[in-house]
Amino acid sequence: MVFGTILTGDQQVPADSGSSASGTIALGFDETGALTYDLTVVGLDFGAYIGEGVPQTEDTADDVTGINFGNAPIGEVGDLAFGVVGVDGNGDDDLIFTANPDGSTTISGIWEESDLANIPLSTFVPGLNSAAATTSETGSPQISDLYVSIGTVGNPEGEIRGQIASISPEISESISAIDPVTLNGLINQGATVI
Ligand SMILES: [Ca+2]
Ligand SMILES: [Ca+2]
Repeated sequence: MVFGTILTGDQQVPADSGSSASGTIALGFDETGALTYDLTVVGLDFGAYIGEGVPQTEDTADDVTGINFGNAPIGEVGDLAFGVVGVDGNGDDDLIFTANPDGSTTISGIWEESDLANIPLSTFVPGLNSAAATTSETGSPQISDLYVSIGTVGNPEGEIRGQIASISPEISESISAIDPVTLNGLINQGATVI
């Protein structure tokens, strides 16, 4: 895992969703060249995707309707690249949703070139590899044009978003244990936008 970020409401564009939900995602290329990812989210309801589909909260505004990878620089509205769930014609066949004891939900998947996507994974591979190489040389995170966004009933266009950055393996391995403010600080202050 050499890529990751924090998802928050204030990274949504065109406007801050005002959401108090948040997430962390760690990603890396496996030996086949597929992009594996582990996304852990606090404050959104993934009940529809788990077991018999029992909601995790009574309120419906927090019900997740889509998990998407998008293509745009930080702060800009992007095109859908890969709808993990919630987009007809797209989808990740490797998804595993896990409800954690602390109330968070972890979504694990593998984005392969063969997955049905609007923009294929191969479009992003050179940029991500180049970012990772620079980070390993300089130690400085590099923010890519790939982001992940989660839509809900209350915010169908996206409630929380995070811009995928190359990060050092030391950060990546413990990304879920890192305070979001700390990681965002690292990314925002040290990062080069590629
Ligand atoms: Ca709910
Ligand atoms: Ca897949």
